[in-house]
Amino acid sequence: MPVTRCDIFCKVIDNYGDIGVCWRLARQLAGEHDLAVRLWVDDLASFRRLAPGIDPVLAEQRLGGVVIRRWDGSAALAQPADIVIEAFACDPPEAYVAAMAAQPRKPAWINLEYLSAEDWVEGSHALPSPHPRLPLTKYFFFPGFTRRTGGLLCEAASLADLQAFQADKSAQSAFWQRVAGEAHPERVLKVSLFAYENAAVGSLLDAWARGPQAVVCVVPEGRILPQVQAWQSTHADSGQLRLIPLPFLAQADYDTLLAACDLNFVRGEDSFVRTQWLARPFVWHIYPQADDAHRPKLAAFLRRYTASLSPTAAEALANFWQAWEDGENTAAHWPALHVALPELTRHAAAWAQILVENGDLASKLLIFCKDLLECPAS
Ligand code: TRH
Repeated sequence: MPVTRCDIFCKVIDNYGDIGVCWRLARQLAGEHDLAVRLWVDDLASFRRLAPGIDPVLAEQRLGGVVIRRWDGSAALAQPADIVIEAFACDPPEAYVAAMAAQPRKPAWINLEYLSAEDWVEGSHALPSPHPRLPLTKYFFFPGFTRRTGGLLCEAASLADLQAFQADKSAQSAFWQRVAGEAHPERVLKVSLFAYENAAVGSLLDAWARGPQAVVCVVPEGRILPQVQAWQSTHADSGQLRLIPLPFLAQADYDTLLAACDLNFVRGEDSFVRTQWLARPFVWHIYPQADDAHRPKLAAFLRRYTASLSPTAAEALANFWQAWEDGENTAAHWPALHVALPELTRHAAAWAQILVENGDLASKLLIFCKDLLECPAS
């Protein structure tokens, strides 16, 4: 059997979601599905923050079983792969696309789309988009939360390791010893905080500081950290709250943090998905879009996610998320969310099981591409 070759193109627009998603997919296609994967990235410096093994000056390097290429002029000259994935409509070079069209067997060409829980996704998933001039068809591949979408990215080996970690008290104690200087604070609520700038954070920290339960909050370096530090500088006594700022973590270490916490504040797309696989309650700071296009997305996800919760827990979650999204006083909504946490923890495990049943993105993508390669569109 010839090895299937796959090119993934990634442009880093802002933040870390684009490269975070592409890096996971590349590693998984190489490691779990034996594909020869080349990952073309236009910003190796951002990539290095998630994967410290990356050398940003190299035009080509190998990491995690993947060939990583700097996306510069050389991409136009590359021999096209059998499967070509452009992440988030990032447009491979024109000359590369022309070379795809010239292949006797046309590559399977995928535009991997952004994640949304909205209903229209099922209808748009896997739709063809014929090239206006060339004999080529690109297909939209939508991640999603139902069987009739592309599912969610999940690296099986890494998830199994993290689940073992979640079941291993001594491994967790060692982790908390390293991060917080004390072993597994049992009765303490352990929280990770990753978010965009948010005016609501001060009221939340106030609520934790004077709340009934001790809270350890780990804050990796990022856009919300300056606001957290500003709060810290004006609160010499932070009561029940202990803040632990950390440098930006390697992606695998961040995943471990998500696995270790009781509640994760996540944002964008990739951290949002990761906490769901890890079956932890979470608060989502959705990526803000022009014209408030993110609002229906937030509402759509909340509808799906809360459908089988008790009305009280559903309301607590929705109110808190909305306040967080609007940058409003979250302190008013924290007590209800806090009370709902045991139910939300059970629910997170049931939800993760639904995600498993929907199928994982890399496997679904590969089945789809193999069909395209075997039965190309006429
Ligand atoms: O960085 P983000 O805000 O990315 C966003 C979204 O993907 C959004 O949809 C997209 O339009 C925009 O980018 C361009 O949040 P996200 O998606 O969670 O990606 C963060 C990545 O960074 C994720 O892979 C986890 C990783 N990460 C680390 O590796 N170390 C860390 O310490 C932290 C906090 C995150």
